[in-house]
Amino acid sequence: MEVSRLKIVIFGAFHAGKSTFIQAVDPTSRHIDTECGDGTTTVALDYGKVVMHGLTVHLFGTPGQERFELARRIIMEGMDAALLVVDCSCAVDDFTKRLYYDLVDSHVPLGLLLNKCDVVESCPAMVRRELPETRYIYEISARDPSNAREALARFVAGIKENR
Ligand SMILES: Nc1nc2c(ncn2[C@@H]2O[C@H](COP(=O)(O)OP(=O)(O)OP(=O)(O)O)[C@@H](O)[C@H]2O)c(=O)[nH]1
Ligand SMILES: [Mg+2]
Repeated sequence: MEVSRLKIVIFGAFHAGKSTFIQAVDPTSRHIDTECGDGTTTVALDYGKVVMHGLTVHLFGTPGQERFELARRIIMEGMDAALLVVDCSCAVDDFTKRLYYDLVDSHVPLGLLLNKCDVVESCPAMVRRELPETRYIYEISARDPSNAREALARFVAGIKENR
């Protein structure tokens, strides 16, 4: 891994909050998406960049729809670390579980972003029970830029410390 840069790929199911997270940490980020029933959905990728802990962190967001598997495979090439965004306001779906176990198997540092904690009925504890083997885990609302950035900074610091 090159010392001064880090490629982090953001995974998660449809509407988990991946694009919102990247927008929160980098307001100048770019998003290739299209209108859908309730807002927009990513059809290619998101890209954002931040500097933290002496590293230039390149953030690549993936599409959440299952049919975009090809895009996910291309985007994850050469990743140094992965973040999995999970919507805590509903039950953990099978696609999220598959992403999780594939990422555990990939042996890159994996962080879980337990998202939408601002929603009254959210239940991060339920997600922690379903996806148990993760070292880096953060409860956030991607709509709140300061806590999104803080979670990313803690993840980057953890990666830096342990490599
Ligand atoms: N209440 C709440 N809503 C959120 C949060 N994060 C994202 N959302 C909303 O959830 C919806 C989907 O967010 P996106 O960021 O587009 O989700 P995504 O994971 O990029 O979705 P796809 O690209 O379609 O896979 C939008 O309406 C967001 O405003 C959050 O932390 N809290
Ligand atoms: Mg998106």
